[in-house]
Amino acid sequence: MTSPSLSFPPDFFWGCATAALQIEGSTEADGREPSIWDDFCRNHPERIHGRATPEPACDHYRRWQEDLDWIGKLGHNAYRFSLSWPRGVRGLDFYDRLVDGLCARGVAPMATLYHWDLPSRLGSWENPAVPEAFAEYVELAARRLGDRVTHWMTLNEPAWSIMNGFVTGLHPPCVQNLDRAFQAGHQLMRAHHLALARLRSAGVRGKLGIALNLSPVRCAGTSAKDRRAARWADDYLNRWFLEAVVHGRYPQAAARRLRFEQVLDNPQPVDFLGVNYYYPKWVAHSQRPTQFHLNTSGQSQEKCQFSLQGRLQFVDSPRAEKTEWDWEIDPQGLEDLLLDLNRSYPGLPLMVTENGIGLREDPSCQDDPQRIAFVEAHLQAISRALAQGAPVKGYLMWALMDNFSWLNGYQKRYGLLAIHPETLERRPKASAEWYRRVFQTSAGSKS
Ligand code: BGP
Repeated sequence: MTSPSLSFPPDFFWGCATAALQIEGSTEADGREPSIWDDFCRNHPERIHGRATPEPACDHYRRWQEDLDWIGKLGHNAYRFSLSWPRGVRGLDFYDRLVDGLCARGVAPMATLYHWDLPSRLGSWENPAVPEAFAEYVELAARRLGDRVTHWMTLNEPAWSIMNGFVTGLHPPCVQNLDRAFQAGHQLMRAHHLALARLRSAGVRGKLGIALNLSPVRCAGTSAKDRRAARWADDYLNRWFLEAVVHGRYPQAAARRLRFEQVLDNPQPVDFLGVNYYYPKWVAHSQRPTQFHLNTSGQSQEKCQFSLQGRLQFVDSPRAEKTEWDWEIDPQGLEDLLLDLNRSYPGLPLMVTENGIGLREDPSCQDDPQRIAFVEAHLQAISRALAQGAPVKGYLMWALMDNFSWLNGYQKRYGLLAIHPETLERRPKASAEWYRRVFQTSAGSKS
């Protein structure tokens, strides 16, 4: 099955990613406080497929040792997980044991400091006190785990937090207001730079970065208006956050256009850039009323919609192969993205921190040829990017196991490990063994 065209450096990182809220469960254990997602699920059950909640998720908080054993058995040399800020200091005891367990198995611990589970008491990212509160938490985590974590990611997908929290309103705090979106985005970027400063002053040993969701933007029309719409999407969905991270300032022309006057104080460089890639965006000009919709049912006739009146809409690609959740499958987009990043920021180390496919699978499913084909095609894309000089350091597949897929509940399954919905038993799918064989043939893995 493994393609001969896959070629990776010997020190490449191979593993999977997860996020605390999506796998841990135990949302009231050991003094954990509520997060905005716990509240959202409680207050708006109808917005989540099957009225699912992050409880019990995969019960990872209690079954973590078994999960680490799986990571070891599957031969991974890296694991990306997130720290649950709502668990506070007591939660750090848990992550301390987790990190020790990873090190004992020869797996590089890669920690995301914020993956969407904002403590409810802080309100939302519009609150200008949040970045400092985050930095204080980061400092505690740095002191506790800084001697062993190999890679730190401050935030997961700030653009997606802002897009869904403040533009589409589909995620908490369910706001639909562009001005407020950019102000909240600014607090996220302040938090990112403050966190890097704290990690550095704490003297952590790991490399410092962030995981950005990035998509190549493809213009779907031929008019000047279409080209302007595509530029707008690229400027604000990709470049806005990239420039704020890499150069510590917002892209000038894009900021001027919005009359956005915020600046980032004491910006900090990153050691690497985490890239979460799922699909490209096809963009055209639009006069259609502003409208947003995400397919959360997995019924392929349910179309995702994103249109900002007078500005743009996302449209179907002319040649799209799609998942049941209406997400385009385009491995070429990943190669294009990695090459574009290397052109824009030459030499900046890149890590694919998420990439994977959500499928409707029977809980007892062990055969997942679609996932194997998806990952293989994306690994080929990375391999081509590497051959053209893009400094890609690792691939972390989303996800280690089936999990709470936000608005999609538990029906959309991403795991190498299947989780039985009632017994929570873990079972490797065919992709898990396939993935192990892929990197066994590369010198960088434990075999
Ligand atoms: C990313 C998130 C992940 C994960 C993934 C798949 O945006 O960082 O947490 O969930 O998308 O998305 P979904 O679960 O909504 O299909």
